[in-house]
Amino acid sequence: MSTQQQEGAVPDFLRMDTPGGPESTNPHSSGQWYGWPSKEMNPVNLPDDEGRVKRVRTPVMDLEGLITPTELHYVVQHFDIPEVVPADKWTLSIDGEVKFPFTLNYEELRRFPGRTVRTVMECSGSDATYFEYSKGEGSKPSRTQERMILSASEWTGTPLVSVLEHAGLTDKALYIRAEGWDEGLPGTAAPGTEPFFYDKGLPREKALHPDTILAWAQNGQLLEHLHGAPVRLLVPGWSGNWSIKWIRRLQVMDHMPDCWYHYNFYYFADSADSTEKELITTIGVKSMVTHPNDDTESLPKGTHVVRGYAWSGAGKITQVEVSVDGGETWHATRLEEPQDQWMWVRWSYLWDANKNGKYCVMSRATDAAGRVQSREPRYNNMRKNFSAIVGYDITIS
Ligand SMILES: Nc1nc2c(c(=O)[nH]1)N[C@H]1C(S)=C(S)[C@@H](COP(=O)(O)O)O[C@H]1N2
Ligand SMILES: [Mo]
Repeated sequence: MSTQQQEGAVPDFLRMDTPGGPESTNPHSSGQWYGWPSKEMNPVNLPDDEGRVKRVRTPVMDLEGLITPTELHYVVQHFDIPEVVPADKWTLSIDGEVKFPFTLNYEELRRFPGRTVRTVMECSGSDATYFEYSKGEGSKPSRTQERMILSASEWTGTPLVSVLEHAGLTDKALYIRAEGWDEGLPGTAAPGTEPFFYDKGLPREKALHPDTILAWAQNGQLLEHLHGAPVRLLVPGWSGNWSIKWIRRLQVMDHMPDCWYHYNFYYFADSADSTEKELITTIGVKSMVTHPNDDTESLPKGTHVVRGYAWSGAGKITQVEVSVDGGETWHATRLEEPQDQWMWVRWSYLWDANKNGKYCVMSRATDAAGRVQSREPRYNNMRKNFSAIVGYDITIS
């Protein structure tokens, strides 16, 4: 940041040669005031055969603040969207290694003290094309154009632990198998595999964490069907695939259930027949530059704000650094408030780009668990959980 400034004058770093902003490109300069967007925010919406939105990709590069508006929050599921079960018809059953198996309905679930959790949710498939690109294969992915399977919301629900305590876990209770009512058969399943309901087996410790909730609301509104209405599981800090949508059954078990998506899909290993598969749980420590976005090829000489997000599934973000020379030298950035444990944080850096030339802009995050975002991704045959540093070239002229 420039320190030479005159009394009463606008500090150098705030001065802009060409003032501008969303207004100058806003097509909505007349009409109703209410609901004018100041900037178009377009998710990529992928429809089903009947034209209904089935998948959503989030324009992370265009987001402001910390909450992803619900209509921009990404949507991912493996099978067809299941039928709607209205809240007054919905039930959740708890059985297995519990002293008092029971079934509760929507109103009963909402009688427990609620809890609100703000968290990033990242799909394991996020940024997968960078596995190839970082090995020098394939063309440069564009997070700006392709959008992302990464979002952040405020979720409200009942802590899973409240329901489990009500049922009384036995000493043998080690895993909570959570099951949705969407049924299907993965394309890569071995011949003879029967269709099944999407499920995962949550280890006891994570299930008992007070921030693991049975959520019925997202961003101040009742849950929408695409996000798992009327109730979904939300497992902050862990890869999105743990947060079971359309939940209807909790089966408490004394061993890890043999869920298809455990060791056939969301695992780390070198190959599909590896004997050392590791289940994917906690998401990595990761940051990204959102401004300038990754489609920016050149900028004029001057001071530019480099801005972005950083997040981790293992602890708060403690530091984000920026490099403009492809990782040769690093500069501290300013972490912005608030810095919630599960949420991403915003950070910014003033880049004094006063020399023409070619630069490579990138960011690197560190979390409270001591993890530092790596240059090299952790390769795995399923191309899951890419969290490495991504740089992009910008010419200053
Ligand atoms: N029932 C069910 N829950 C599911 C899935 C699914 O296929 N079925 N997909 C998971 C995956 S892979 C992700 S990334 C998140 C996405 O949640 P969202 O669509 O609300 O963003 O839901 C998870 N929960
Ligand atoms: Mo996912």
